[in-house]
Amino acid sequence: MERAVDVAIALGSNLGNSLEILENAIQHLSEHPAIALTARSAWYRTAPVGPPQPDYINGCVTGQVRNLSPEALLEILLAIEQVFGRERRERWGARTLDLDLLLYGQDMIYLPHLQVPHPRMQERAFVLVPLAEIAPHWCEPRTQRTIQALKERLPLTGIQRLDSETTGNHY
Ligand code: PH2
Ligand code: MG
Ligand code: MG
Repeated sequence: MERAVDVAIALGSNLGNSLEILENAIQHLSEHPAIALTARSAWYRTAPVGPPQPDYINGCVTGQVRNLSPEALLEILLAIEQVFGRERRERWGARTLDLDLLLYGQDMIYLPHLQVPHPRMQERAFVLVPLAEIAPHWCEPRTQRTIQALKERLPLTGIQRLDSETTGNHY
């Protein structure tokens, strides 16, 4: 039986040519046969959360996956990170590309290597601000609150929207 599921993915980069890397990552995602992107947010320059490091560029995409388990989607995201030379050094440290699976339909997954919804998304403006642009009414299944409602609970300091013709597009 074919199963189509809506997914949300966060993108981030603070090493190298971040905007180019992030655009390329979206291109990789859009070319995957099992993933149909449905919307992308603007890019945002965001103050780093965690150890001292450069500002990030962050954004989010939504898509629909077919016959793709959360684990299989995670493998695809990790493989795309590797294409851009991601090296895992310290937790929350600087990276050329970070792709995080935020939401997989209304599923809740608690595996050692994969937690969905992303366990820290409700406290991260750099995730909720771009995601609220493209999926404000999506109910986060753990808190049972919409993305828009979660965003409104947060201080939105250190988040600057970047202008570009390619941002905010729907596919
Ligand atoms: N990602 C982290 C740690 N800190 N800070 C910002 N602004 N943006 C991120 O994407 C980010 C972060 C770990 O994944
Ligand atoms: Mg992350
Ligand atoms: Mg990650």
